[in-house]
Amino acid sequence: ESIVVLKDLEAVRKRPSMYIGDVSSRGLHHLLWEAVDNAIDEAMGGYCNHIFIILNKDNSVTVIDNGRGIPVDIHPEENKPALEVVMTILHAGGKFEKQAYKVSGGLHGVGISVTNALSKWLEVKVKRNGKIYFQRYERGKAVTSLNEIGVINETGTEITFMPDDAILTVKEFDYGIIETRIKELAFLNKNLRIDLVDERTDKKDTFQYSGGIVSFVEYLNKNKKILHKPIHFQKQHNGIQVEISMQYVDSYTENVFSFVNNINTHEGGTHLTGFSTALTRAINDYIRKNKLSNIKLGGEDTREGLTAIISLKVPEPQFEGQTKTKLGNSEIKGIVDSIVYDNLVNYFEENPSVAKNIINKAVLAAEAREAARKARELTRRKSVLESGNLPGKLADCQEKNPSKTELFIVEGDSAGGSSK
Ligand code: 0RA
Repeated sequence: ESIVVLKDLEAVRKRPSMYIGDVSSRGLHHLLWEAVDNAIDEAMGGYCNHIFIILNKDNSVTVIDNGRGIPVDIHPEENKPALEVVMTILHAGGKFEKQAYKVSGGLHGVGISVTNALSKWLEVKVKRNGKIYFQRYERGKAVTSLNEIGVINETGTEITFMPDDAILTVKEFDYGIIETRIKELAFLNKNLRIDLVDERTDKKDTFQYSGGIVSFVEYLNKNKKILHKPIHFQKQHNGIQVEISMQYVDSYTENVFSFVNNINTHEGGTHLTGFSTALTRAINDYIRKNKLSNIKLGGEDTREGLTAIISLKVPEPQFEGQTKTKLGNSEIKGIVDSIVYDNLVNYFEENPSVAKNIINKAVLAAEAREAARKARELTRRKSVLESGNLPGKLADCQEKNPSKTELFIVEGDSAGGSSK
């Protein structure tokens, strides 16, 4: 009864791109992510530790999990099995159990019903209550009732679907795209085992990392010269879980990735801001306290050569931005800031030689930045009276007669001439 019913599936077939981004490769894979996300939700809840993805010879895909199984009892309002509600009504799956962490960022989490609506056929098997249940759908509509087809004392869900080629312009799933995301999910969900099998090519991989995001950082730094062992900490505050793994390497690039409920927050957000401000403050405080330098480090100095994974579990994430991959929850900034600050201060106290290495690197970065700024300023000053100092489309006026010239005053973000 906790399923809230929102909409019908007709709309999905009419305007598929609104739900899956586009109808080419991205959309095709989105169908799979919807199915996988549900299984990941079960894993995040601690109910599932094995997910199996099979790319079948006919280009259908099977996703198997050993979670609790989608409920099959009759939904009071819809008067249908809950399974059928989840499969045929938009957003139905997403409103289960509010306290659970859900994969629901951006286009994620529109629900498995979208996959069903855009599949030529979909078959689901649920193991639950000591029984095996089965139902088949075509283009989003049930074509069999939910039937008991056997007995078993395990639980789980198995979904096989055939993307509808009347809607999707790309048919073949791409092993590489799937492997990348699956590997990321395996890193983010410590110990979860995900098997990927491609029946078309006999290629297969198992992803399982007992080190979680520590393994993730080690993987990202595998060919680099590391300055220390990964720093790792994890803390929960008001139902929000914060886990961070970070490691400096002997290079200048910044590799900081943030995730919320397993979604890559490409556009950053309050969690990333909290992390960055705490890192800068912790390092500056340590420098001052130990009188290591007089220079004041900027944020970018403290992230030079840093590889970090910031992974949060947030019960009700607000995703914003162009691609809905920016975390908006304002309370998160302070929570992440204080967790990161406290843990880093402790870490620096306990590992003074690592702290010294990190600080030397950041101080060098700041000095290099300062030197570059001075050099830039010098060249600029030289050209101040030449026309080279105006941005992009603007050029100095060539006309000497004032009656033939006009002055435009332009206000706004694009006034510098930098907009498209
Ligand atoms: C809501 C409640 C419960 C299970 C699921 C959703 C569920 C959905 C999917 C989709 C793919 N695999 C899944 N596994 C589980 C169970 C509630 C209960 O048992 O109390």
